[in-house]
Amino acid sequence: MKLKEKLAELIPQWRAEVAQIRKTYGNRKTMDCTIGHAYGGMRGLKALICDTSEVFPNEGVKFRGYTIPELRKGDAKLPSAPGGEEPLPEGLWYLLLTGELPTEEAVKELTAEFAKRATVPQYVIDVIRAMPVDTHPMTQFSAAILAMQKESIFAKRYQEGMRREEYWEAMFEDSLNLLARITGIAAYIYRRKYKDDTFIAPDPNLDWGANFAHMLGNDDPAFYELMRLYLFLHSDHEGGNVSAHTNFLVSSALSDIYYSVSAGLDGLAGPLHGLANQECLRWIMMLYEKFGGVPTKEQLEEFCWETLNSGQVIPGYGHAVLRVTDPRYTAQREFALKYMADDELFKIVSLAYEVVPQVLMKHGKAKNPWPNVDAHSGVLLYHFGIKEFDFYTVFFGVSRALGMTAQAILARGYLLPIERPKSITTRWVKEVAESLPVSEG
Ligand code: CMX
Repeated sequence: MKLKEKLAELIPQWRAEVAQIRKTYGNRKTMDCTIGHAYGGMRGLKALICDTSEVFPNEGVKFRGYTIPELRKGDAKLPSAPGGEEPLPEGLWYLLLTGELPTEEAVKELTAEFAKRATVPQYVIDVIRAMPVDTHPMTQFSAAILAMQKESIFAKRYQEGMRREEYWEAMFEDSLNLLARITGIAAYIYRRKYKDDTFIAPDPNLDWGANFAHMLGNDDPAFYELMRLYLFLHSDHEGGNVSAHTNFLVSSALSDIYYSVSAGLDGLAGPLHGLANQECLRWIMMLYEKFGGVPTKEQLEEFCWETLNSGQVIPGYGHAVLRVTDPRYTAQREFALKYMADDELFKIVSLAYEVVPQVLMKHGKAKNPWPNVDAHSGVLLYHFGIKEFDFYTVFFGVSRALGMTAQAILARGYLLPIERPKSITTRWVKEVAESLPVSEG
């Protein structure tokens, strides 16, 4: 297969390059590490490697150096489905892994490979069914992915004495299987929980995103496009976010991709990370219900202060790295303007864009008052009939699996070691802090 051949050509070169960099520059400082970093969630600490994407405070994410507009519409446009415009997420996976823009043919091959491997094993369905139906969809999702660990080619080959140079290849095969099935697993959880346990089989003629839409039960071509866009946008956000970093850390122990992605999903399930999309729509709906429709600016402002004064955050706003409107938000807004400009909830989202940043600036705490990706995704899903908020993070998880798998494959390709940072104690800090040099950063 083209992607695997390409990786077999690139990875040995990259491995040698990484080894050389480590040897030559291993003792150079990226920055000073401070006590503030240790207590402050390591914010901004340059201590991780991630080559798939990078987040720039004033520009947002770039996938292998390309911006979202470039990949959606510009010079680096990724292949789209016949009759569609949005990039096929399969093409993005190719780009994340190789750093090269895929040909139409390479993307078709990957789509076909996912379709070939798409059957979800019966025991995974049984694992999902064994959980109470009111179990949170993210719990069901993570458990179902973990249950597939028994299939791991990496774990099997490791037991058989696989050479280190072959780790990436086994990781790649596992990743193909995981990605091929992840949409079917997510769709099954949805259909079981909300649609009377009725299962829709995959359609082998559809691309990965459209097939997901199909298995969820909506064959509107606009919803196909939304799924392609959604899976493209949420896929990767460099290495330090909770889901990506958890996946990276777990896989550094040579735990296989089922363990690491399942763990990454557990992090994504937190309200300060992926669960924010569910919280965001809940907040918009509360507004809608309280004011019996689209509120006025004044009413929305009043509602923001109520949220803040009750000690809660405004979901969908703020970011640990970004300092501008998230370009993933902007892409979703463009989609909404094209397909659902008159939608009432979209109007609230648009109004919130005018009001919330001003309120957060007055509030004076958030370093970034602008919307992030989660501020918009819920209304798009709601418009297309996915009204069950607590399922929203599963969409994020399906997409984030693209980034998590790509990052883990590359880490094994580079032969990166197990992660093991040094922790310090508060007692040590109290004893030595006065004598430590002050950071120049
Ligand atoms: N509403 C109210 N207060 C906010 C806020 C918001 N949207 N965003 C940040 N703040 C507050 C923080 O709670 C913090 O308060 P304290 O000093 O009392 O602890 C202060 O502003 C400074 O925080 P920050 O440095 O600007 O932000 P962090 O890097 O600590 O956190 C994030 C980033 C995303 C967790 C935070 O902005 C937030 O909670 N946003 C709302 C939840 C959300 O949208 N999460 C999704 C992020 C994207 C994703 O991962 O999916």
